[in-house]
Amino acid sequence: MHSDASTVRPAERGEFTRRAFENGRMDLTSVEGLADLISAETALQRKQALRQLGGEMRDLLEGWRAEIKSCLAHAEAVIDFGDDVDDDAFEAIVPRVSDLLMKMKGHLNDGHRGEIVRGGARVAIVGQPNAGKSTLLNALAQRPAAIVSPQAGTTRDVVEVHLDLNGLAVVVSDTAGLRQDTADPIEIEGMKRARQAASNADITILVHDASQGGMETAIESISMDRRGSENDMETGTHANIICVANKIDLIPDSFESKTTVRDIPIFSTSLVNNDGLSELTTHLENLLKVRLEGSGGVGKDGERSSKAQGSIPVITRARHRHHMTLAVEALSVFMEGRTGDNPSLYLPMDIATEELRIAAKEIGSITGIIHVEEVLDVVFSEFCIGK
Ligand SMILES: Nc1nc2c(ncn2[C@@H]2O[C@H](COP(=O)(O)OP(=O)(O)OP(=O)(O)O)[C@@H](O)[C@H]2O)c(=O)[nH]1
Ligand SMILES: [Mg+2]
Repeated sequence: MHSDASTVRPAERGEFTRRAFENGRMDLTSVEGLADLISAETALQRKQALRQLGGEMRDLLEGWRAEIKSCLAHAEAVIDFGDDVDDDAFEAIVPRVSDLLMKMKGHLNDGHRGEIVRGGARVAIVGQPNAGKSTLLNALAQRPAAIVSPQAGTTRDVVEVHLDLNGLAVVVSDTAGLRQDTADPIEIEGMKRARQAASNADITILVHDASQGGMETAIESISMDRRGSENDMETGTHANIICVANKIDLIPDSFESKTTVRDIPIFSTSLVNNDGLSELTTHLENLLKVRLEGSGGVGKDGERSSKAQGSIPVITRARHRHHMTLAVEALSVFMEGRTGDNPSLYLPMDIATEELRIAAKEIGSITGIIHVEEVLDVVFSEFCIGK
C-alpha cells in the first residue's frame, strides 16, 4: 500500500527520543545514556551507557534534589512564621545539608572515571628520539599507524590511535622524541606537543633505549614534567608512569636490569621481537581498570592492592560536572553562612535559603526535570499567605 506523501516525512535527528523526553518518559541523563550506547565501542562503555539509560543517575540526582527541596520547604516555613519560631527550627536542616554536601562532593571527587570510560583513557608514549616509541604504538595498534625508521627525529607530530584494550577504550598518542640539542623549530614544536600530550594523559609510557644508558635521568625528567598535572593530583604522580627499557636485544644477557626506579615499574622489551610486550599490555590494562573501577594501586605483577569498589561513575560528561560543581558551591555557601562559633555573623535565613534553591535548580538542570509546580511555587511564593 502506498502512503500519502503529504502526510509523511522523514524523521529528524533524534526526533523519537526527543518526543520521549518532552512527554516525560525519559530524563536528559537517560537520553545521553542512549546516545552513548549507540556510539559505544567497548564493553565498559556499553555497560556504563546502559546503567545511565536505565535511570541510575536520574534516581540518584532526583533523590538529592528531593532532599534539597524538603530542606527548602522547611526553611521557607520557618521564614514565613518567623515571629513564632526561633533560629533553632531553621538550624534543624543544617546537618541534612551537610550530609548531602558530603555525598555530592564524594561523587565529584571520582577521578573522572565516568568521563574517561566514555571518552577513552589517554595514554601518551614519550621518550628520546629513536627509542622505539612508534614501534610500540604500532605493536599496540597491530598495524603500521606511525612511520618507524632508524633515523632519529622521524615522528614530528602527535599520532593518535584509538584502541579497544580488552574492553577499555584507549586513545594512545605517539609523540616526537625529546632531546636537548636541537635548534630545528619544527622539532621544538613537536617536543612542545609531546610534553603537552604527556601532561594531559592519564598514563604516560616512557620508552627508553636500554642500550644507551641514562634511564634514571629520563625517568626523573618525565616525572618532573608530569608534576602538577590535574590527573596526578588525584592519583599521585608515580602511579601514572610506566617505563619501557627497550632494545634489550642489543645488550649482553648478563646485564641485570632494574625492575623499578622511584616506584615506577620498568618493563624490559625488545619491541622488534615482540619480547616483553604482553607483560607491558597486561600491566597497562590493570592500571586502567584500577583507575576506572576506583580501587587502590596495582603492583608490577598486576595484583590489586585493594578490592574494586564498583561504585557508580555518575559523572560521564563535563555538563554534569559543571552543574554539580555549581550545586556543591551553593550548598557550601549555605553551610559556611550558617555554621561557626558566632551566630551573629550568620547569613540571614532568606539569603541562605536562596542557596538551596540554586542547588536544586542546578541538579534539576542535569536531569532536565523541573516540574511545573516548582515554577509555580516560585511565582506564588511572592504573595502573602491567603492572598
Ligand atoms: N634492535 C632493536 N631495534 C629496535 C627495537 N625497537 C625499535 N627498534 C628500531 O629502532 C629504530 C627507531 O624506532 P622508532 O620506533 O622509529 O623510534 P621512535 O622512538 O619513534 O623515534 P622518533 O620518532 O625518531 O623519536 C627503528 O629502526 C626500529 O626498528 C628493539 O627492540 N631492538
Ligand atoms: Mg617515532
